[in-house]
Amino acid sequence: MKLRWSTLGRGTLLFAALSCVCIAACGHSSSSESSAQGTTAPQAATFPPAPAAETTGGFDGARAYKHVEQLVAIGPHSSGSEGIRRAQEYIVGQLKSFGCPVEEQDFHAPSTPVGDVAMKNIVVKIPSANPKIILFTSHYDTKRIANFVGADDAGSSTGVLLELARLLCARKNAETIWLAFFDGEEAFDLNWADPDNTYGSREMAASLALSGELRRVKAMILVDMVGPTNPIFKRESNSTPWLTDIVWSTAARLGYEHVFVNDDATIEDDHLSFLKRDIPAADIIDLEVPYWHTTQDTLDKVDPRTLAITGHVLIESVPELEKKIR
Ligand code: 1BN
Ligand code: ZN
Repeated sequence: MKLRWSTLGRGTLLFAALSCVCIAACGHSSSSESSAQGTTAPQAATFPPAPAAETTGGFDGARAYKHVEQLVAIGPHSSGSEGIRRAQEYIVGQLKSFGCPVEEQDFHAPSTPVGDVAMKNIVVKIPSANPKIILFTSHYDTKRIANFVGADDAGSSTGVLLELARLLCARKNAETIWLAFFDGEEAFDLNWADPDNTYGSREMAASLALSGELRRVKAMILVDMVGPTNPIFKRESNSTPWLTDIVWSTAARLGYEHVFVNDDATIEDDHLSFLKRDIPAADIIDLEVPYWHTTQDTLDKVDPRTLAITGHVLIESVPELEKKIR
């Protein structure tokens, strides 16, 4: 079991990392889930606030955190549930309010363990004169467990991607940048066994392959479970090494080398849907949390400072990625 903030070592390391960059810093529900009310009440955060956006490349950890709050307030939102319709409305509404061009990719997963399930990927396509695509991704469905609100899994990464969209949609980028919010990442069964997982990312990769656009995707970066306090992101060993190198070296340059560490972990997730089709892909995830896939994955587990670190690294990785794929 990994040690957390309570351990002086990791807390001290994160404080050092933050100092380096001058951060003085109701929904309705499906049959198997309950609403947010009267069940797993979202709890108030007890962490210090996120650093000012000016110190994290314009990425506002407080804004990202507010998205997590809103998603948790919706309650459980597993694929096919009433809750996920509300999550979709929220994500699409926010993206449109940022002026992002939004596409909704509706599809069916016809043979899940619970039968046919209607799903929706939400994709932002920010155009540029350059056809090469950098793709940032997260899943937004929550695990189908009673009363599971998934503040970290998948609220944290969805909040980060929404804040990233706000920044990227408001500026001119040298490459085409897409952001995808995947449905159906979680297995319907309690256990993760193929093909009962990653429905949304497999659908997107397959449809891009059919249209011929897949080869334009030069880098796919997945974020998942990027909310814990005192995070440790290990280099995911299925991921494309040069892509992991770019993200991890950007993190080190920003002073986050104790967060983006050089240990390895092997994790199956949405990035595999692209790797299997020879698209460079990488995964940023801290899966080693005691509340993973339990009803303890509540708002109080999400640290706005971790969202800020993740967003800072992503936004500062963009120019490095542009240099590499130019
Ligand atoms: C990550 C968050 N995953 C599911 N929720 C993928 C995963 C499933 C990773 C099983 C390891 C084991
Ligand atoms: Zn999960």
